[in-house]
Amino acid sequence: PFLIKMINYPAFLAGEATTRLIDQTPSLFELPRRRDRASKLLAFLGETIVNGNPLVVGRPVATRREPAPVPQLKKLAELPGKQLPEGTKDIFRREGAEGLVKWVQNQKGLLFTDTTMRDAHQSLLATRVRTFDMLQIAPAYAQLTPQLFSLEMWGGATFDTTMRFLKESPWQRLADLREQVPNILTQMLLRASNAVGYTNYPDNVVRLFVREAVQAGMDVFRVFDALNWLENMNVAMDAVLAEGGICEASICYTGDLQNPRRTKYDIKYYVELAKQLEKRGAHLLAIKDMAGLCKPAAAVQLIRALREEIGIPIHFHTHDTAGIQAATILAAAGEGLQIADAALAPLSGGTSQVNLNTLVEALRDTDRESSLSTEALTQLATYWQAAREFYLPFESSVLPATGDLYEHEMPGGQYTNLYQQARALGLSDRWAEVCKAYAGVNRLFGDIVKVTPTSKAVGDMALFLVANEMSAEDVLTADKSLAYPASVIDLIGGRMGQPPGGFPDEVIKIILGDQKPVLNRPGDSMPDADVAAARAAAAKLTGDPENDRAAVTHLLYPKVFEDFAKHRNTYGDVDHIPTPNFFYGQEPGEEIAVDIEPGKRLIVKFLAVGVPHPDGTRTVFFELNGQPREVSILDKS
Ligand code: 3PY
Ligand code: ZN
Repeated sequence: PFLIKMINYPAFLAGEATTRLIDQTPSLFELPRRRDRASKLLAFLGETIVNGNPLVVGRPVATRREPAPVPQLKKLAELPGKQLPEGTKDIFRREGAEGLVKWVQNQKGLLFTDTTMRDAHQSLLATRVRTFDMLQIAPAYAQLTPQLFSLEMWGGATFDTTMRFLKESPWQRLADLREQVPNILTQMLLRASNAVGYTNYPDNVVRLFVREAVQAGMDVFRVFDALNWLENMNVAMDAVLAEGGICEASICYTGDLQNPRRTKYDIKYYVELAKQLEKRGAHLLAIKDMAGLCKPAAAVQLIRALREEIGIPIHFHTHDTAGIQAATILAAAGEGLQIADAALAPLSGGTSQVNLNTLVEALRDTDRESSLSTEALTQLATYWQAAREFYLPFESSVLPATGDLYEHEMPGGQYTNLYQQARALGLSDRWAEVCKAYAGVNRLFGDIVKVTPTSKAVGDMALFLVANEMSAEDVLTADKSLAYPASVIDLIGGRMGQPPGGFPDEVIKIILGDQKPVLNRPGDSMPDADVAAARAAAAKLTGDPENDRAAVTHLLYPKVFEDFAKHRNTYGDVDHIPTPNFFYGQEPGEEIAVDIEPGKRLIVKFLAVGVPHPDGTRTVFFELNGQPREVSILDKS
């Protein structure tokens, strides 16, 4: 079709067809863009067959090829009232955030958020779970577990990793899941002024991001600041409230309420934060125990105090790194906690959340019994058990916690990640030292909240110290010319905000030298980002019409967005490809169905790869919907 259009073009007929013609005539591309969807898919599969997917090259190989089993579901017409059972989203739609909050308050049983599609795989599988595998099971959630408070399925590290590694659009994930699960609230993790990134963004970027997220289908925004700095949470919280989202403001839990030697973060501190957040309009309060440090007795103390002092429902989030956080959740439930986070059994435990399936049973026949069904949760777990097999390349070695966890306080999401980083630096045998250094850096920095992005700075510094054979104390007397990691300079320079009491003066002097730290809210001194320019830049990269969604994505992650757009221009939307084929291509003779859009299915059979041509390319032979097709792929081996 491309050639035909060229030939009919008047300038071509006049013999003036040059590359300039194509540059100046964008309409020439419209037809090929459409035509190309199948060719792009074949190019991706051919590339993966010949050269492998760089995501998994050199990693352990997943052998599972057959689809993960999805539960048998009823057709809509067979359901009572011919509709999906009512869920929290229906209540929110009907009664607004206030009505929903009232409904939560009136529930006798403990409510649950399932984190399987966000924090669980972020913590266990390097955030690599693809939209494809979420969409296979999404309708089952809608039909079988409408009693869930919410599905955490967006935000945190998922936003950039979907583009960076999986080459798919985070927005499409949100929209698709929203469509498949119209009756349960969606939930995301929003790093306040850091949005879904690792550094503070201008206020207008945060606002635009929240607006787009609400429009794409996000309901509950868990907003946290990585230093519990309230001032840095206002813009994000206000944006959520203004856009009609549900604002779940967090206090990050650190330290140890039971330890008389750790007094910086005491009950008074947490209660004061919570009161402030309630006053600022939060609909819900999250206790974000990102490192799984909150012991059962501490939870009793904390929930009891908060329930006395604030009126909004409390949502408890923890990581099971220590292996005992189920006890904490049960203790909190005994104190009237309203909502807890948990993950389906196959993606629970360790640095992930506590096991949802067994937690629900632990509460069975108590006055906090959940209305979730055992059988329904088993069916979802059966699916995830199989689906996890696709992600074998991203499994990390089990790293059981010891009592040191309460010393270093590493967040669940960072724990295995930092270990991998240490291993890459040849420091895996010195892991205990890295943990010690991490604790030392925390003390040196004045005992701070450690969660993305402050945890990254502390982790970078710990690795830096071990690699340089230094202790945290040595920093105070170290050579002034030492080049500290950029994240550490950012943190101590105030660009991630201020901890209670500020950073120690002597540390500021040593790390920053002559540079002056930012002491006010970083967003105050950042000019608004140029959204119109970003719209244009993004449109140029994608070839799509200008839009705010692409603009804000470009503003948050310019390089990642650019690379993703290039990938998409070359290979199209790869998120419809089944995961084994996305990672490993096809076996000769293997036939797969790829639904490139609703009702448009391509049947792709891979036949063979030819011998290399003199130019280093190979021909890959396919059948596309029964017709022979070939693609030429440069063999990079
Ligand atoms: C994130 O910011 O991604 C987290 O999960 C922090 O706990
Ligand atoms: Zn978490």
